[in-house]
Amino acid sequence: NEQQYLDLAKKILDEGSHKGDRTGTGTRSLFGTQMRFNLSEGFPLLTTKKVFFGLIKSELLWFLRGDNNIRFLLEHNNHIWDEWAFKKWIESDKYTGPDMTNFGLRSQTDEDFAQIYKEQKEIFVSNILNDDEFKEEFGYIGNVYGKLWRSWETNSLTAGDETVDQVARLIDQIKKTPNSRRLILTAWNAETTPQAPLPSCHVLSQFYVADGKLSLQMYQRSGDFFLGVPFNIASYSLLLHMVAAQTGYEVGEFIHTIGDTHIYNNHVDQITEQLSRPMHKLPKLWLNPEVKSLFDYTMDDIKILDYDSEPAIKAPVAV
Ligand code: THF
Repeated sequence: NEQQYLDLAKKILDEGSHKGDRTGTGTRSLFGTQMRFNLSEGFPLLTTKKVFFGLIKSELLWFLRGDNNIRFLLEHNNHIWDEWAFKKWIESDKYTGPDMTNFGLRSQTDEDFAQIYKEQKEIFVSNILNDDEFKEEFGYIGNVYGKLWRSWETNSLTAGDETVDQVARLIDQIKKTPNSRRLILTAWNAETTPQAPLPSCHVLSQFYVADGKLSLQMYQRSGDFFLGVPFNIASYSLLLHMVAAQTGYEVGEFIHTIGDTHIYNNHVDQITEQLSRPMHKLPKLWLNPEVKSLFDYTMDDIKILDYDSEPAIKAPVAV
């Protein structure tokens, strides 16, 4: 299972095209890749570096709440979405602090700037947490995941409800029509998603039932292979486990299909280090069997057991 991740990492390094990107960092990239994780062989949380499962849990619970405001993440000490809300804030008319143009790249090369950026970011985070008005104005990350999953806004041609709860409908469909070939969760609204600070990366998920097992294939348009992809594998595997538990199926495979599959140039040393490390046995996932709805899970109802990994490897996140 994990071997597939390592093999693909090596392939991207060896065969990837040198490709520029929006963030100005530069990448090695392959287009159209796939990994298959058989979840009965263990939970695919990588062991060749430590991956912080708590962040994965709080992010998924945030999506499932239908939330797209980062306050909930901050309350759980999760900062993986900060940059995107921060970007909207510094580009707004109300921001009057020091120039933050291109903060992602500049904070990596200019130490003085990195300090100023850190201060501005702390002020921002504290305002999102403590100031309701500020949180309403600047805490949202746009029409992506949570919002589209739970309250997709219908257009005027659709009679009835103003929003569609795709997740509730999906659970219902899996229970009633497991053979359906339309068990789809989409996170791309052609009208609104392109205007989000970061348009959804996980564009489409499809569930599939056969032989008493539930599987999931997710199409990701763009995958940051070193930082993001280990999170994404664990996150969608967790979602599959939770949906399976709530619909009465065993877990099958998580199939991860990625469009632009890239390693940032400033992650090459880190992933090379990771490739030299030994793998450990995959951990196990525990879900509280008392939970009766996909929407009722809390942080304490989800646990990773026997996670034995190599140490974490730090790397800068591209914005
Ligand atoms: N932006 C980029 N450049 N890559 C991404 O993978 C990504 N995401 C989400 C939004 N923007 C993205 C957020 N997901 C980390 C992990 C997942 C992220 C964003 C950042 C990260 O930095 N992980 C560190 C630990 C961070 C911490 O301890 O706070 C790590 O070492 O794993 C695509 O989903």
